[in-house]
Amino acid sequence: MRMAWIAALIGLTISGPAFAETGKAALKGTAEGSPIAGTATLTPANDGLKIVVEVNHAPPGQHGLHIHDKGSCADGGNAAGGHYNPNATPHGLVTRDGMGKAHPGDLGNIDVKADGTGRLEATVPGLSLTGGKYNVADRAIILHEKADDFGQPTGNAGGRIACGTIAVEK
Ligand SMILES: [Cu+2]
Repeated sequence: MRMAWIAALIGLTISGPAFAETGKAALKGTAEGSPIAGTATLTPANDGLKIVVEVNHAPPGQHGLHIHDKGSCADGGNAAGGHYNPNATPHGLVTRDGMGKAHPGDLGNIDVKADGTGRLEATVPGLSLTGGKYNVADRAIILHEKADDFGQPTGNAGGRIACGTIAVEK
């Protein structure tokens, strides 16, 4: 019994720091005077990186949501660059297709209701905030004008209507 307690304590000590970080992004509309706002919370979990995105004052319907390469929302979101795509894989839906067949931040679509609010929750295996092979801190989350149809090369989701950069909170 005592050994089990010691093992549990050691386990907590080792796993503690890796789970202490949380990523946050504040999404803002890219157009002048755009009312779109939102938040993204990225939390390391045992089975991957849990990502929760909530938007409000957004146009109702399906909108592609992706992690783009660079952590800047300047120039109407264009400074975020293309999709984060370290392995030069095709575009897809990472929670369905996996890292080898989609970009690590291909989160699919967020469904915005008639009241302008939408929520997307996804846990992406193999993704991390910092370190690891695929990391998303200091990159950007982009909300697109149109639905992601998972076509190539970036899902035909149109313009960038909101953007937020991912920062680590300790
Ligand atoms: Cu995109």
